[in-house]
Amino acid sequence: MNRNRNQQRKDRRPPGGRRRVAAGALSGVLAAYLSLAVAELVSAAVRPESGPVIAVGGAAVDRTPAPLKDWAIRTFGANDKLVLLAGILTVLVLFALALGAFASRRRRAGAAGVLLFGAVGALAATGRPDSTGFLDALPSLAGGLAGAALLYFLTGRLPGASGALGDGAGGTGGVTGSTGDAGDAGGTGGLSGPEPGEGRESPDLAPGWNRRGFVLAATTAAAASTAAGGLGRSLNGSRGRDAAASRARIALPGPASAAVPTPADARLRVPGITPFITPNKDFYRVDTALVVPRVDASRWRLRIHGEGVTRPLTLTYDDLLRRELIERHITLTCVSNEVGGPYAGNARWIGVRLSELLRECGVRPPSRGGPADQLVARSVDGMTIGSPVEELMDGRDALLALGMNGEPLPFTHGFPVRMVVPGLYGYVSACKWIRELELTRFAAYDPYWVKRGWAREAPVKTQSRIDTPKPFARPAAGTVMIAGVAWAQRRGVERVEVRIDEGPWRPAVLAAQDTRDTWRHWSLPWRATPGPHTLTVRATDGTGEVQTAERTRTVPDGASGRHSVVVTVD
Ligand SMILES: Nc1nc2c(c(=O)[nH]1)N[C@H]1C(S)=C(S)[C@@H](COP(=O)(O)O)O[C@H]1N2
Ligand SMILES: [Mo]
Repeated sequence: MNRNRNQQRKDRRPPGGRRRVAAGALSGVLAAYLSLAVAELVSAAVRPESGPVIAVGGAAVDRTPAPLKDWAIRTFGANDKLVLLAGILTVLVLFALALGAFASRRRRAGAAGVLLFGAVGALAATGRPDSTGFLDALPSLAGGLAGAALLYFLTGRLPGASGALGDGAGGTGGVTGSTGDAGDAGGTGGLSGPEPGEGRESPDLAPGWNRRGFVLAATTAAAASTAAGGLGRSLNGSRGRDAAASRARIALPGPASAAVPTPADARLRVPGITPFITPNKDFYRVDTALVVPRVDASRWRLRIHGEGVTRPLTLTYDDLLRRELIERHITLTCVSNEVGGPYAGNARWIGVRLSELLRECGVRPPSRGGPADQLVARSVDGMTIGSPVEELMDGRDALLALGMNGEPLPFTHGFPVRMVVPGLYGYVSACKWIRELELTRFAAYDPYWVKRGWAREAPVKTQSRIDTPKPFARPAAGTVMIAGVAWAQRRGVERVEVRIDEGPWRPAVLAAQDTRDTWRHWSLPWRATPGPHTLTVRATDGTGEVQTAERTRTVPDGASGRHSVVVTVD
């Protein structure tokens, strides 16, 4: 019965119908390709991060609820952005195929569909936190227009179209096809009802289009798109090269106040332990930027203004270089780090004291009668990060950092200037690619993450991590070194203990403390007996408080609980 009906449908289909749909689908992909290429080119003229894919991706990032974002970070780690972009491109190609196939029957509706996609990109671009308005919509709108025009053009000239049957593209049975559109559409149901426009369009079709003509048009379109996109890329790329050149020219002067030399016995040489200083290339990266901002340091400015600022300041990069620089070891941690997770790093930062700059601007902390209790840092990519003014000015080494481990900040870590504040999670302190500091009140303004359900204030929680042995390791019986890091920035780590299964807590050997603001190495030689074992670690901070066993999720102010590793001793 079913087969029968399919058979009938096949019989009614004009020869070349399927080929026509396939050519339509291909036209759809070409239209999407041209759209993206034109958008890339226009975005190079307007501004680099306003292209549709990045805009839609950014809009998706902005709207991702905290638990989903955390899952993405957990699952894909640093690749979360690639996964997102690949997902968007895949969806785009699928839609383009479908839209093109649809347009092979309904040209106008198909072309309108492409315009709609352009509009979605435009909305996404103007809705980004860093959007400066209508200009950001231009790349997507121009791309949508170009793509719609191309789809309309190509689908008017598809091989197998009724107007083109005479040229033989439809095959030998071409004549049956002359009634084709209605019959064909009737057979496929919902997607394409009888097309009122089609009958009127057919006479307009350029006669003489055949497969060769279509292939030629399609190839030309693809080549033109590649050229437009390539030009856009190279224009966008030249800004990046200026930024890279500005970074290469920088010679960071020595600090007026050097970091306390790390005691030799602060580093344990246990195989598998996290290095005490995290090399830049291994430093974790967490941010919302789908395209890493590349700022030209020679054009960079930082504006400091807001409530209680009696002397607003605008600083250049050279202004900062001429100031007294301090160098400090500071461990940075992310609020999205799970217990035992990788989002913590320790680096030697160099920069200017933020409290000094604020004082020069006339800022007083709330405890001295200052009106502003929140400092909102804004980045070139529209991120906003709010820190408590009281903590920034309480004597800790809150930095406007220019350098990381002896070199200017890498682009991924905030070049040219970022904040680093000991004791606060990155999302409330460590704004990268910073361009503005505004003094305001917590009651008056919620920055980016706070709007998305994270806590306004978030001091770092005491944590400890077992780096070795790894989960599910199978060490040989005998002495096994258990080792890792523990951190409690501002308070310092006073004690680390390890428990084997349900046994007593045993004190680990603590490496020397570098500073209260850095993590601390620890280790414990364990006489391992065959069988499965659970190893658990806990730290005690400088105030005597023991790391809690109570497990909380990362949202809203950081995970708590103790890290355990299960191993099987052979
Ligand atoms: N501009 C900008 N700065 C940002 C972020 C961001 O998304 N955008 N993320 C913050 C978060 S959540 C953390 S944990 C730190 C991470 O800094 P890193 O990538 O250099 O390790 O940067 C902070 N600064
Ligand atoms: Mo973070």
